[in-house]
Amino acid sequence: MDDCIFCQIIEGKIPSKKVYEDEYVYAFHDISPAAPTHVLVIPKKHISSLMELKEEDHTVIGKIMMAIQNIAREFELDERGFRVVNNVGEEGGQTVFHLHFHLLGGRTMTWPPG
Ligand code: IU
Repeated sequence: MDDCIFCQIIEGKIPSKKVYEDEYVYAFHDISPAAPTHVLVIPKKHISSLMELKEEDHTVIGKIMMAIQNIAREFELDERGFRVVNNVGEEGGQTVFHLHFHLLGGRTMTWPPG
């Protein structure tokens, strides 16, 4: 997807602070962090939102979840706890239409979210 910012980040056309990469997954520091650790974990395949996931995408979702677990451990959040957020659509607060999971940690989270 030529006009997708996250696709351009994956391709290295837009710089990012990479945290992790494998065949399926790319992870990088959010440009506007909402917590001391704020990493975005995204599929390399362009999927615009959770609602566009297909049955065939189960491998990539599994890889994303395991990447989140490993990154949380790397940032020493596993004992403290952390939050994983996926915003879906306009009312869900999604602003970038390439599926992404926010990994937020390093401070106490509140509930309910805004
Ligand atoms: P959202 O769930 O779609 O609202 O999250 C988009 C996130 O992408 C948001 O936290 C932005 O700060 C972040 N982001 C980024 O890290 N780099 C970018 O070039 C752009 C957005 I555009």
